[in-house]
Order: sequence, then structure tokens, then C-alpha cells
Amino acid sequence: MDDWSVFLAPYGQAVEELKLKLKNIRKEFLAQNRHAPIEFVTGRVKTRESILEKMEIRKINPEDMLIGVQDIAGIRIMCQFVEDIYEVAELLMNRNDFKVLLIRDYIQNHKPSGYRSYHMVLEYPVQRANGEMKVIVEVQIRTLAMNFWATIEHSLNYKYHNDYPEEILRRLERASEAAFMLDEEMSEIRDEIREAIRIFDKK
Ligand code: 0O2
Ligand code: 0O2
Repeated sequence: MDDWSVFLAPYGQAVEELKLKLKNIRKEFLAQNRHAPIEFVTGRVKTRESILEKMEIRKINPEDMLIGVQDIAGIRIMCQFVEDIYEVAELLMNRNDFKVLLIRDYIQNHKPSGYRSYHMVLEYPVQRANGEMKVIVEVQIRTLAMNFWATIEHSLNYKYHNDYPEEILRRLERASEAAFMLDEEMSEIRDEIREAIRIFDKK
């Protein structure tokens, strides 16, 4: 193994362990016939090339890499409803197998690009052959609609490198608002369903 593989190995372990734990939360809800606030989970470890590229773009010195690049290990949690995002965040905050270091709520304050998502930076302890090691993990929690928008925008970025023509920028903003309205509509429907169940249960 080269130096990078050795360096990245604990990050890979953290991602695998967290994915398993989060998927189990979903299973637990479903086993109890409850609505699962987690729809699905993905995870990845940033590649060496991608880490170096981010450092170059953001002018991060090598000694500041661990502070400057907090998403070497990344987990993405997809939810059906916006309310689920906050339920998942609460669940994560109450756990004692890792520490939540900081939260960035890009739902209450969406990015100028139109990006919406709820980010948590965790300090996750992994058990290695030489003892415990604390790894920084970025968790992004978003609805399926937010994920749809972010995935498309991310792909477009490969072509435009953040330098979008006015027309594309305008369309992306509109698409972001449309995705947000879709989430709001779905939340209304969710409330309707809950209300219907309550009425049905009373009968
Ligand atoms: P299931 O129950 O088969 O869906 P690994 O290969 O070990 O790195 P993993 O989890 O297999 O890890 O792959 P990854 O890429 O991290 O996560 C992909 C998971 O997200 C897969 O689930 C996909 O099925 C699931 N997924 C992707 N898109 C969607 C979607 O639109 N809806 C739903 N419900 N799930 C999606 P698994 O883990 O294979 O489990
Ligand atoms: P990749 O390719 O996903 O790994 P800062 O911008 O300095 O306030 P920082 O450290 O960049 O903060 O973290 P931030 O912005 O909280 O989260 C960074 C990650 O969020 C990005 O990782 C993306 O995954 C996602 N993200 C943030 N803004 C956008 C956006 O406008 N569009 C999309 N599609 N994703 C976004 P990377 O490393 O930039 O990219």
C-alpha cells in the first residue's frame, strides 16, 4: 500500500461502519411498521486527486488539509420529507458513538447556487490495529428532490467549472425553487395522510 492508501484506510472504515449503522436505523423503523426517516444511504471516500484539487482551488496548505478538507469521508442520507431530515439530525445528535462537531443548515439558508442540504461534521472513532483513531466525517442529509437538484448541478459543474452562463444560472435557480416547492407539497400530503390515519383510528 502507498502512503495515500494508508492515510485513507481509516476514512474508508468510518464510511463503511456509518453506512451500516444508518441502514440499520432504517431497518429498525420498518420492522416496527413505522415511517422510516431514512430512505437510503450512500457513502464515499474522496480520491487523492479530488483532495488535492480541492486544496489547490481553495489554496489550502498541506499542513491544514485536515481542517480545510472536512469531507474526505462523506456520507449522504436521503429522506422522503424535509421533516425527516430534522428527525435524522436529532437521532444523530443523541448518539454516543460519535461527536457532532458542527452543523451547516443549507435548508434554512440555502446557498446562492440554490443548493439545499443539511450538513453535519462528525468526529467518528475507528478502532485500528494500533488503537483508536478519530476521523472527521461529513454527513449530508437531504430530500430526494434536493438530491436530484444537487446531482444535476454537480454534473453540469464538470462542464462549466462554476462559471455558468446567465441562462443556465437562472434555470438552476428556478429548478431549485421548483424542487423546494415539490418538497413543500409532499409535506402537505404527508400531513394529510397522518390526519386521515388519525380520523380512521378514532372510528
Ligand atoms: P439495497 O437495499 O440493495 O438498495 P458499497 O457498494 O458497499 O460501497 P453500497 O451501499 O452498496 O455500498 O453502495 P452506495 O453506492 O454507497 O449506495 C448505494 C445504495 O443506495 C444502494 O443500496 C442503492 O440501492 C441505494 N440507492 C441509490 N439510489 C436510490 C434511490 O433512488 N432510491 C433508493 N431507495 N435507494 C437508492 P444498497 O446498499 O445496495 O441496498
Ligand atoms: P464533492 O464533489 O461533492 O466532493 P464552505 O463552502 O467553505 O462554506 P465547505 O467546506 O465547502 O464549506 O463545505 P460545504 O459547502 O458545507 O459542503 C461541501 C460539500 O457540499 C460539497 O463537496 C458538495 O458535496 C456539497 N455542496 C456544497 N455546495 C454545493 C452546490 O452548490 N452544489 C452541489 N451540487 N453540491 C454542493 P465538494 O468537495 O465541494 O464536492
